[in-house]
Amino acid sequence: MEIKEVFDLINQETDRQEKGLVMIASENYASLDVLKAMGTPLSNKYSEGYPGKRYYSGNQFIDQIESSAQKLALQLFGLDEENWHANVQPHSGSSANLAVYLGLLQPGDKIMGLDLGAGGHLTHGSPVNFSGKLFNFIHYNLDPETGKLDYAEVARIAETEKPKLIVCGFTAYTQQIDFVKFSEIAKANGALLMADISHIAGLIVGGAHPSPFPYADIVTTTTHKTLRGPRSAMIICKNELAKQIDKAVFPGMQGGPLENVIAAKAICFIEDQSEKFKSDQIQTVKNAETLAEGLKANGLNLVAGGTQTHLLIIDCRNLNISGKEGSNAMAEAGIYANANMIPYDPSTPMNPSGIRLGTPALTTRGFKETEMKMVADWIAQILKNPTDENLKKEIKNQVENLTAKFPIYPNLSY
Ligand code: DSN
Repeated sequence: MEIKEVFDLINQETDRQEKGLVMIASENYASLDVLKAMGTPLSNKYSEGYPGKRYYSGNQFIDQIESSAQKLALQLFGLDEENWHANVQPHSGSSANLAVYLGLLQPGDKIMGLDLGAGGHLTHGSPVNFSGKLFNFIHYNLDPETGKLDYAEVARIAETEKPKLIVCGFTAYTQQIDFVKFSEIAKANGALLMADISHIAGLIVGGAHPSPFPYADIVTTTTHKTLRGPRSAMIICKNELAKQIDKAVFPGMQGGPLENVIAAKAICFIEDQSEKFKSDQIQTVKNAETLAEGLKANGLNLVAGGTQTHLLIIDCRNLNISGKEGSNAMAEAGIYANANMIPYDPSTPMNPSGIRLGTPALTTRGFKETEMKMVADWIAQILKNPTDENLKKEIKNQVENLTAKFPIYPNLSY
């Protein structure tokens, strides 16, 4: 393979993102400044350790960048340095979560998290993941009738099991999370509370979802989802836990931090404090609500009957297709989403009964209610006629006409 061929593929992927409808709830478009910072010579530098305490020389500029990213991370959530600490080195949400478990607990300790099938994450104790292998995870689930959290049931399990840590914050939960209730349950049972806000961090910054601060003891988040930053993560914790968290990240789990990505995080945290970013978060939820109403008006069923966040889940069972068949048909029309489990899914994780849809990326490119109504109609038509090749072709054309009016990276070419 030639180098040029790699760049050709990068250009084709950029074009796919430009011309398609990115509705994978965890995806978004980072700004050109964020992308630019990741491609700088900061990538060349080793800086194991933390600002002012490095194992290599030549970190005078890197230290300033990382310290600024830490300060900006706290500012973003309105937190003060007297009480809170940010570690911006975790490479991913998974490694951030592992650092919390390894930093604050012993292998084998009991942790409570939401079942993966109900919207929890792999790192919240799935048996195929390090979390489920190393720690004794007890799972709570959603109310089978409502598809929503049953806080009384969470409290009952916590009281019986007495976990050392309770994890809340999810990857496929459509409703707002009551962090106050989770904190009361954790306190009443002597547990620490960790909120994994990877999906909803941007909404929290924009006031479109309640904040886990000051209720959670530790908050983890990826930075590339609703925050629109680089593909990476961070941990914010109460100051009294800072030493253990820092030690768990480095030298516990990671070597050299990716300082080019940390610079991109600093840029993202500056961008996210703008009024535009914040109003976009409110619009993201409005767009999800409009999408939900449009799908329901077309006879589609949604888990929990709708959404209060950036995402919703279609229950495909009345359409007589699997989530995979549905999302594959949508992709043929340039509409990208993922097959997803529904609560108490009668099918398998490899071929689940739902489709998860999110509105962050469409909102970043400027879509509002008018466009979301069109999108809802297209998705409903495809899911009702997933093998109609002409229909998918026709909708793909309409998708391309619409996305051309909302450019995201005009003329970007590598
Ligand atoms: N894979 C992410 C998501 O799609 O929600 C979570 O890690």
